Amino acid sequence: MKTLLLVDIQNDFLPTGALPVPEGDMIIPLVNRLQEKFDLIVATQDWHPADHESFAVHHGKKPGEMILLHGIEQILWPVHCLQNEPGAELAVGLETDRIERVIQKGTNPKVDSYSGFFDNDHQRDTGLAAYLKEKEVKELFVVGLALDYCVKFTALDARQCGFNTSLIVDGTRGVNMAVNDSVNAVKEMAAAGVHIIQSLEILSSK
Ligand code: VGL
Ligand code: ZN
Repeated sequence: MKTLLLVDIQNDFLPTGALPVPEGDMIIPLVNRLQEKFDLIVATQDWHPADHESFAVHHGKKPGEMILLHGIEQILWPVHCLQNEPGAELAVGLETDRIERVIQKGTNPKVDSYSGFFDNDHQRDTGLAAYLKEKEVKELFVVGLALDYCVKFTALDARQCGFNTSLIVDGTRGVNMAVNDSVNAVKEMAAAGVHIIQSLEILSSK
């Protein structure tokens, strides 16, 4: 099964959303076209309760500040992707008919979950790896938002779980809290054995 994983393509990560990713909306037409080239499409969805401790407001701090959250370094975020709110819905304009499974993450208020596979403390498994193995997925292609957070950690965990993993780099955008975050994220993924490819390599094949 050639599989496309859509990471957190949600309204709150679009330029008009609560945690805007610059140009995040620009990936949507491309991701829609890419879907036609895959046998299986799976999505992740950031899905936070209102008391999620990654939200700066709960610490009297500003988004972008760092804290230690139960022993793990945590960058603080604006309130985003609240369960059952429009901001958490898959993005307006994203083709969703062929998405076979949506994996929700970030539901535990005490620990953030950038990866679609595990919480940041690697204690809780979302079931994504088991699902992909059950579907006999060998090749996993990753697109989505944000390149330097959820896409990066999802792709790194996919490698760790043994999947042949490719990042379709023009199908992603970064939030770039620090200037070079996206560039560094791509380097880190490449160093871990993630193939870095362009959408054209997929779209130009039959
Ligand atoms: C994300 C920050 C906080 C992401 C989610 O999807 O990249 N980033 N929550
Ligand atoms: Zn989040």
